[in-house]
Amino acid sequence: MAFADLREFLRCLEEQGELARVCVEVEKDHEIGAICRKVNDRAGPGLLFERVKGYSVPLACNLLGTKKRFAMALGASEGALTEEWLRRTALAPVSPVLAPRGACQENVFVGNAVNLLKMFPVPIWNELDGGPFITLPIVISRDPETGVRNAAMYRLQVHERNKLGILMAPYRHTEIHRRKASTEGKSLPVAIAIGTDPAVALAALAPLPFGVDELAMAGTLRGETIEVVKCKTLDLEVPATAEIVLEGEILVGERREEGPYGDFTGYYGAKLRRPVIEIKAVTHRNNPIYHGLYNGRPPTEEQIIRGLPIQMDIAKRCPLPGIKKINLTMGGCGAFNCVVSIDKQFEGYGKMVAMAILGSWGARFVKTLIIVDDDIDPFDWNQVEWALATRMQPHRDIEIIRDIVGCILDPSLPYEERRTGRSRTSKVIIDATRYDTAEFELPCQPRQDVTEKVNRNWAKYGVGI
Ligand SMILES: Cc1cc2nc3c(=O)[nH]c(=O)nc-3n(C[C@H](O)[C@H](O)[C@H](O)COP(=O)(O)O)c2cc1C
Ligand SMILES: [Mn+2]
Repeated sequence: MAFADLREFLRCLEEQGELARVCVEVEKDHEIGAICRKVNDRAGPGLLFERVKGYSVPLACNLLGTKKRFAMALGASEGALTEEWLRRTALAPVSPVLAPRGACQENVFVGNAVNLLKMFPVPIWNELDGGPFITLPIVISRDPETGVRNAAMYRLQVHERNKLGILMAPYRHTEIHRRKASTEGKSLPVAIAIGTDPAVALAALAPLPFGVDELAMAGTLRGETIEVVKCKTLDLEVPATAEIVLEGEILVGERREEGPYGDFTGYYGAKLRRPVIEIKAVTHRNNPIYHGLYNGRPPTEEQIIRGLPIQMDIAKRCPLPGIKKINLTMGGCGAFNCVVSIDKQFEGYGKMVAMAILGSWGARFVKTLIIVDDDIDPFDWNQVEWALATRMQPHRDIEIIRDIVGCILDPSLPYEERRTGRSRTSKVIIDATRYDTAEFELPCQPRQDVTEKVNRNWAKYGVGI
């Protein structure tokens, strides 16, 4: 059963002991960030800050900060998450239904009544952030040529009461829409939804191909078509039960310095001139809840929600036989490092699988790809390291591929590559599968029949573990 809205999900988290209410007063700037850092380091609960100093609106964050809560958001069990994700995303997207009215428009503010600095508690999260950042916005626009809708998640810096900065990598779909509008000399209308059923947010941040309407995909992902309503000032629709909606346009020709911002790489990234959104109207529910996310070096909620959909997408798009487990690692920011176990079908198969994975859309950011045999668990670094130590010869098993698209936020790239968005990276394949499998030395272990006997009689040895 799908959640109707963010509130239902919050109730479910609370019932399952996965939500902590913070009832003391907190400062929106820096204090919430420091609390989130600590909670993320301890894989702690979702947080609802009920009293943010100077604001009447509460702030929810870290709601999807563990794989368990990510699965809960989709009503799936943690163990069956990948199967469930693959099953649901293989279904045809179902277009949203247009409702005559929606809770997200219970309160409407237009023109001068808009003040993003005062209305919602948008935090400054990390020390050197250039300002407050909206971190979980669902940015909705239409392709100026085809009219096809896109919904995506991009950080937004609050520049002033009605102006936001936006960072979109060159290949992002809203950026493609913006470029099309701008060649016609036009601004691009955008609606921004904050605080929805979490499945809608997950559809917006999942690596779906250009031309797929993420709001339709959200219906498939949650198992129920979503309801949308027409915006008050734009020809766009937004999820009817969203907590907050911002209506505006990405201004043609206008740029302003955006950043720094502590991002999923764990670094601030460059402060650069980037597009600006002017907000013309704000609508919200009665007693709205603001939904945010702390971002920074792993582990944080960001690597969970960024990494898991990509990890599952790699599984989906790599149809080669014998792929067992895929780990887009947390320490690799849920983006850059990937370990894959395979049932090696024939000699040389490790590199073949690696090339297929690196050629997939979702794995675009993967820089280090390690392939291991299926007796190695990709989620256990000791086992992976053992495979690297004992099965890999650098001159034979490592391939470096140069000048492929990388990530504009990768701090290891030269400044010019990040500034211009060209971000050409290199990638390394490390085939740590057994070379010449049939001839390879046998891993050592005690006799199997004796081990079983020892297990049966374990208590009698008095070892106490
Ligand atoms: C919390 C979060 C914040 C993100 N912020 C940005 C961002 O600021 N800029 C960007 O280009 N991608 C960002 N991404 C990645 C995109 O949301 C993601 O790739 C999405 O699939 C893009 O949608 P699109 O393919 O329709 O452009 C973010 C992802 C997450 C999970
Ligand atoms: Mn898209």
